[in-house]
Amino acid sequence: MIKDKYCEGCGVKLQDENILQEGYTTSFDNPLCQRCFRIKNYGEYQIVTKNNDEYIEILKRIGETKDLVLYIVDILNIEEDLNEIRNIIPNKMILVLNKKDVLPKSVKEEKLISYFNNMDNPFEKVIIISSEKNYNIDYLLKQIKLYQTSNNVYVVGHTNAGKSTLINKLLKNYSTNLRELTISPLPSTTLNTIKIEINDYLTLIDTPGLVDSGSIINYLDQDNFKKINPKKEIKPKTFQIRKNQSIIIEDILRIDYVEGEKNSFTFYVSNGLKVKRIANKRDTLKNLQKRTYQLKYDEDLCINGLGFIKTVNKGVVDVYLDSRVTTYIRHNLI
Ligand SMILES: Nc1nc2c(ncn2[C@@H]2O[C@H](COP(=O)(O)OP(=O)(O)OP(=O)(O)O)[C@@H](O)[C@H]2O)c(=O)[nH]1
Ligand SMILES: [Mg+2]
Repeated sequence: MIKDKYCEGCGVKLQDENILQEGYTTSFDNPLCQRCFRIKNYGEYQIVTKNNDEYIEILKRIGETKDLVLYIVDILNIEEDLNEIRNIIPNKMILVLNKKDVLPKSVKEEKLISYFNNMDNPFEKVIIISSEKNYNIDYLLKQIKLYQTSNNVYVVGHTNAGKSTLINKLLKNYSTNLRELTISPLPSTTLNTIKIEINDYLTLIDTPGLVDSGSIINYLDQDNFKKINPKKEIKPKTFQIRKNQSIIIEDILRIDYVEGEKNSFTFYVSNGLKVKRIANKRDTLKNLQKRTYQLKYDEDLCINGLGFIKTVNKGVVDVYLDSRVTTYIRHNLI
């Protein structure tokens, strides 16, 4: 009998029987499943829908170890509730805010870190990095060494946060191990836990990531999908706005400022998206679901998967958006 083999890119069990199922390969000599091969070589993506129950089980099992955990978060799309994962895993945990490169350079790191430290911060440490631009990776490795309790260190977080990209960067910088994990801009790229030995003292364990059904990336056509993912430093767009004025982003989002003093809305979204003011009376996008928020001073309106809008004054906004996409309000991050 052939021993089970697993894809080196996404961790799925390889099989040669059903082309429509995960892990398909034409030959067990290939290190990669067909899906990973296509992502790596042709940038071709195939959407896989994962069940979060499986991931919760993985997180619970991590919670039974005493190992250090890195919780990776996409800095542009910080989840509303960081405790969702924290509450399942009581282990020592470092919060890693990834994709610093997409925020404007003027954003001060200390300010971001103090934002988390002012919350009821349940983490050993908060660290800001960019896996793609190799920013602060040395510092992260030092902190891992300081806090690790055994060779094993788990890497968890929502799908697309950049877990596998980070592990690839650590492999490239500090290891003779030539492995390379599959990464992609679509959710659920990694399909199983994968053990990666960086050196004699450190083994990282990649995980598939929590699927966020409230993220807009699940509901975009290909055109908008390409535009939404920032590849470069965001140039924030600020609008001085008065009552009864409206702003739209492509055919994705409409915001009506229905009540309040003069305000300022700054959009932290991908440069590829067109953000513009429109005449309030027009019906553009009003077929989307409306939700109303009472803004207090200095709050961000966060749109899951899209980014956030920084506001400064009190007021009322009507937000028109796909009903499946989640939104929330927080105190200004930057
Ligand atoms: N701008 C920027 N993009 C990044 C960074 N790190 C990762 N990405 C991008 O984010 C997307 C997701 O990266 P992955 O490493 O596949 O994310 P993951 O957390 O492993 O995702 P799953 O395997 O689906 O759980 C890819 O398009 C990466 O290129 C970063 O530091 N900066
Ligand atoms: Mg991954």
